[in-house]
Amino acid sequence: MTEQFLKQLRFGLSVLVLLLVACQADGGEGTAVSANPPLETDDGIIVYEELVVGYSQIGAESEWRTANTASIKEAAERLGVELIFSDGQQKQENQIKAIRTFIAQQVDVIGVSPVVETGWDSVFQEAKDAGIPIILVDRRADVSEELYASYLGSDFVQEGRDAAQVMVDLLDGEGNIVELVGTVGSAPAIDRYLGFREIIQEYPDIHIIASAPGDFTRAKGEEVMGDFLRQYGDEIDAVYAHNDDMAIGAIRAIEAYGLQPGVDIKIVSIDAIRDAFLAMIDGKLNATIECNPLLGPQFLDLALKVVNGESVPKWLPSAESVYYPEDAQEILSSRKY
Ligand code: GZL
Repeated sequence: MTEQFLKQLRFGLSVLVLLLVACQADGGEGTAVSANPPLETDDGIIVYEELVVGYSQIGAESEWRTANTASIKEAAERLGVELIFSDGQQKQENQIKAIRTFIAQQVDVIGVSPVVETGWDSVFQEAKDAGIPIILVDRRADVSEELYASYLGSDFVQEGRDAAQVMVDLLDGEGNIVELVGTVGSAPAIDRYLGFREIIQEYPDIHIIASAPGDFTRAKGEEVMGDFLRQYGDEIDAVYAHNDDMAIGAIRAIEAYGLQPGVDIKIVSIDAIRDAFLAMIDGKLNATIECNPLLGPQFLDLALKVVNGESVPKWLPSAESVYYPEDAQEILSSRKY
């Protein structure tokens, strides 16, 4: 064998040895850093990939709810959280059943958006007794603060105040309003009702001549608005809808009645969903108050903190704005729901 060949052979062998040593150093995975970070850090703190979350959702009654569900599922997928998701189909008994199932499954934490404020004490106590923290998402429950770790959601009273202020400006201080109320007994319906009246009561020439539940749905909003129009007709100057879906239903009823929504009858609603921006662009809706449904990332961040024993605020309010027709076209493309 020539001297040159022997030299190349020695070089090749030394490279091979170096590679084998390098592999041994990182446990043989062949990479300097393992592809999967450890499930548990040295000090016992868990990470998203180890988190198991049970989530009891209200249902799919509105575009807001659909966006809220999508946000929670997408965040869990992206973070590698195991999410056990239950759709309550608007029934509290279904939500209670789901929470009991989560307890039996011994999930790390339970998220729930309570369809109504009352009737949760006993099942929340069962979760507490099982050592499973509850996080209220979107809507509050009327229970002792000891029964839940934190509430992540909007200030519905402020949303009602904001809607009223817009309405006062639109009516120039006088007129008759009909109100489409959200799900009876739900935190947003109770608080938006109260917040609105807190401002309106300061204006003696503005009257709420009718108020009825529309369940946060387009169909029911259209039905109830039709009843209002048959009963009060041209006496109606404006509609206050607790969410955009009911406002869109009211728009249909007003057009069917032969009047121009947004012109003959002013409309103010809450949520700021995409269809509300489209209605404002069409001149059929006069303002929408934002209520952010994109709570998935914040909820899971809160859940991980709670499971790891970190202290968290009892209420984490969402930051929200008011939107008007003149800005709708420009803002539409940036809207995420
Ligand atoms: C508010 C949420 C309400 C929305 C409705 O946080 O609970 O329920 O305003 C939805 O659109 O149905």
